[in-house]
Amino acid sequence: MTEAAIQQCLHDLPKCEHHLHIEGSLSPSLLFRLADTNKISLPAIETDPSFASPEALEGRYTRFTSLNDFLHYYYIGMSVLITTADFESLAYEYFARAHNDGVHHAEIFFDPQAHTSRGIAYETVVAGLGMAQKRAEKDFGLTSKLILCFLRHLPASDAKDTYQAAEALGHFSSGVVAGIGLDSSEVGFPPEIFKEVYESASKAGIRRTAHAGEEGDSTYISRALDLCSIERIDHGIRLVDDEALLKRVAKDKTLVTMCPLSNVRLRCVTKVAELPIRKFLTEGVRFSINSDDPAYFGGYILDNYIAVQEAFRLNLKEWKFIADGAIEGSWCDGERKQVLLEKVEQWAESYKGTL
Ligand code: ES4
Ligand code: ZN
Repeated sequence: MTEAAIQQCLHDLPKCEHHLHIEGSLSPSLLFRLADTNKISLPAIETDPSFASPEALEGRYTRFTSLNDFLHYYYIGMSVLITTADFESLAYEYFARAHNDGVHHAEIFFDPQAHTSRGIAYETVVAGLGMAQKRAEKDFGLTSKLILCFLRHLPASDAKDTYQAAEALGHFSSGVVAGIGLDSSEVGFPPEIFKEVYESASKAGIRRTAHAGEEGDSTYISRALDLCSIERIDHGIRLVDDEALLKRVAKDKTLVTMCPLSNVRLRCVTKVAELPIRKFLTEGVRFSINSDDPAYFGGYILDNYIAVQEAFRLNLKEWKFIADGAIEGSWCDGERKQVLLEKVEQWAESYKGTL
């Protein structure tokens, strides 16, 4: 198969995305445009020359030195998002892009505290995202869920207030928000800080995930599983450092949401080939491949699939294992999963004997 044919095959593979920060899909060009429209001043060029132009900013994004270095730009970037329409167009553009990459179901993170702290109401954010979700389902047949993330560098009481605000609006019981997550700076902010809010969510039957083992060691993963009863692991690359934990995750079929290009850009690994993808496949760890913050990390979901293929040369059976696992680990209902599993089956049939 030629490279172009392999890329077409990966394009056609029905995909689910589970690890996408919607604020991380804000491109430098949209960032500058919204800053202008909304009269938001960006850092002065004398302080940071990266803000001279969208191109300069794009260039700076190729030189992140760590998660915190990236987060500095990520929080400045999202400060241009003000109105419901801003959130709607941001999310709709992501869905359109994801649809073009062969995504059929997306579970997307949002960071309410990063908006409420700047005076943007929680309802403004969710209303905009919700409108985009409805349009994407109507226009593309792309189903989606929202995952409310807590910022781990802020106090647990802030997370609790955010949780209660969503709960008071009935967003969990109605399904407007499907679950909770935990993101931002990992090292120094272990999962148990948020034990109480995760316990409340667990009691209420709300889905739970957390970033764990991205920059933090493998105990961040075990502590998130044991103390916060998470059902999914975001990143989880440090699982390879604890054989027993890896076997437990495989046995429990806990989905690990991997983000290859993100891990390279944030220097968690030096190249995609260093990621434990072979090990996960051999041990039967369920994982999905995702874009994390595509506008910052140099690629959307298909680019991540292609990077994995270039590094590991997986066969059709291995790709089917990944695609099936991604569907089974999704938070959509059984009926939707069945439809998606059927699509993967048809894909495997049509590419039989090629990959
Ligand atoms: C994030 Cl890559 C990553 N890690 C942790 N928190 C985040 N928020 C947005 N992207
Ligand atoms: Zn992430």
